[in-house]
Amino acid sequence: MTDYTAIIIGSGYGGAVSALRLGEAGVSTLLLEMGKLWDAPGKDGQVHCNMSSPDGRAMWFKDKTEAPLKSFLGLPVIDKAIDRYPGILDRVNFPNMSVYVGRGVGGGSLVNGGMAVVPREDYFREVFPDVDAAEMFAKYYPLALFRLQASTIPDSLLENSAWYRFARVGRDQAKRAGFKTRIVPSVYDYDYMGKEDRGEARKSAFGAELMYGNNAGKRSLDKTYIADALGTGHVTLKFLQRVDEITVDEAGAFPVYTVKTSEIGDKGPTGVTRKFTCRHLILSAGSVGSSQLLVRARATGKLPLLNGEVGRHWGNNGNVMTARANHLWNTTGAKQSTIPAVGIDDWDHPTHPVFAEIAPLPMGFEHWISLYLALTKTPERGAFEYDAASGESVLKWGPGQSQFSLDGAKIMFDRMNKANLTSYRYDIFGGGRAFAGDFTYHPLGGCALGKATDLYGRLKGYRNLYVNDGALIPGSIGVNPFTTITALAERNIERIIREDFPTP
Ligand code: FAE
Repeated sequence: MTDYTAIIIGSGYGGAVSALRLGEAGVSTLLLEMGKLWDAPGKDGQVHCNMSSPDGRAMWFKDKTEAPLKSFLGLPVIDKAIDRYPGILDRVNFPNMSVYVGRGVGGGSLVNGGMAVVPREDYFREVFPDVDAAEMFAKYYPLALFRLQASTIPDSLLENSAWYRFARVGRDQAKRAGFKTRIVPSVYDYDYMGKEDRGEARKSAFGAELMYGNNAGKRSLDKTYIADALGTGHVTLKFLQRVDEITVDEAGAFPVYTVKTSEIGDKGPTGVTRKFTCRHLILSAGSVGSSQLLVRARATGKLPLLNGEVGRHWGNNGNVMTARANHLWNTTGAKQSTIPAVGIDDWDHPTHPVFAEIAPLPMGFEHWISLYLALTKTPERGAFEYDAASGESVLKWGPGQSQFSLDGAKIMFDRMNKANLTSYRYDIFGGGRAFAGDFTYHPLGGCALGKATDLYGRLKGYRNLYVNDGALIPGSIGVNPFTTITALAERNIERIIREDFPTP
């Protein structure tokens, strides 16, 4: 007997989808999450703090915020001192590359921009030559968009609201430079946003809330997939439980997996550890989390049969952030919604395809800045290696590995500046740089589909051991990734439940 039939580590997109579908199939399932369940208000009456006045709730055990933007007009105004606390956003710092991830029940959905973007089918086929793309685009992407409750911004907001002036300015300038633009769906509730716009509801997207959580409007996974998973009555949720170790006993008729957890308290690990056993173990701790756990398990002899592909094919989805300065008469607005709505599509570029999100920069005053998160078709890949001294799996990413992406972003935004007679901002990423390629919001890979796993996420070397999250995507998908992670997770878990779980 095991404690549960299935255990899922991590409650982001892959974990949430797996939990719902296992719950619906009647499988007794434990969903483990190292972060908090964000459901109780703090002293200010709000569950989350906003980006203008961050406190301990903002970041995962940091002494100060670690924002992607470092300064403004040369003043180091962005990072603020905060209490160490199990906050909602983590920045995992590796040499040459830092990775932003969400911590809490809902994973990245708690902190992300909510952009639910479907990649181009031709690029999906290139990334996943062995996956049935026609089935993905006919069945699993529509299913993911439906379950995530994605919708498209109404014209009344995009074309008329003061809070979307930054997007209109960015779109018009892109068109002037000859680029295609496209509206991207979002999981933000646009009916609620309409009320924010009319002054009928408390401002969330219009109140500088996003990276440290939204107090309203955002349909994060705790409100969609995870709520539905718990509603099946077969899924148990335990949060503030960090999985530290995975072991397997293969002596019996079926493998028994044991996961060892550390309880996390307000000040850090409390010293309380627990063990949970199961027959089927799904890693959905995200690209970094799942890769780190498995690389360590292989190196320390706990799961020695994992193959050499585990830890490899990691990429940053080509993320580069850049900022342009606009003319004084071309204001981007003191009012800016935190929810992006428009992307610039130059994916047909012959050498440097780029898809760039026109990103908001809600500072509460006019700054004339246009901010972008560019995603490039970078061929660069990193790998996780176990460091015995620290007991951690560390990402190896060389100092030159972001150059291809930096070059691609420069090609796009040089053209944009030339067409609009504008220039870059050099004062906001630190070090006098106009581009930042040393952090990512989109960690992908580490347990690539068809390499570390079979074509459905079953890890090679072990029975009933799976990865179902962004670690399956080998480094790049060309657009913001959570819709693909969700759609792939739907596809994989459907097959796994059908073939690996006995019918009750
Ligand atoms: P993820 O959502 O990271 O979930 C993993 C979960 O596992 C987390 O809750 C972890 O706390 C938990 N975990 C990790 N290790 C352990 C452990 N040892 N024990 C227990 N729990 C553990 O994984 N993507 C888009 O498509 N559109 C956007 O607009 C967008 N904007 C973004 C903005 C920001 C600021 C950030 C940080 C990300 C953004 N992303 C966006 C990326 C997106 O959130 C990310 O690709 C997905 O969240 C990844 O989903 P996974 O299921 O792989």
